Amino acid sequence: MRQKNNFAIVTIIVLCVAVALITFAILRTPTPHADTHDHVYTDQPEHGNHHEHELKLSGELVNGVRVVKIKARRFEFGPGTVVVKVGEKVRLEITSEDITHGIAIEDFGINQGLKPGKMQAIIFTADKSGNHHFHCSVYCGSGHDDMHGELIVLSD
Ligand SMILES: [Cu+2]
Repeated sequence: MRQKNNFAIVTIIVLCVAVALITFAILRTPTPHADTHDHVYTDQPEHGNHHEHELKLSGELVNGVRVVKIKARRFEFGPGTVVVKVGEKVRLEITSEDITHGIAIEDFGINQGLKPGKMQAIIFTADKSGNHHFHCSVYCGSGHDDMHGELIVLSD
């Protein structure tokens, strides 16, 4: 009888472990479902061919001038990508939300300090097509080197 009882107990334990494993496996299956959602998100930019076709011109045209509002803060420009058309007159209206920053767009000979809370307008003609890097030109702390962006000048 003892041995039979032991056998029964062992069987119950084995069954419990099996049930636990199956439950664990079932609980884990939602992860692929969550992945499916992720795929939906990651697929969308691919369908839209993000890099080629989704470049919307930044800001708006005001009396023929492309006005783009930009916020500067530790440690980013928002938006970090500014898109304009070649030949356009551009007015960047940049406001620092925290401390003093700067913006340097070397390809256009621009280097301007940005005082906190004050809007600084930078006016230039986007006469060079292509991608032009810009960055913060006033040291603003540990993330200063990461504070940069891109001015994309689309050719016709
Ligand atoms: Cu900065």
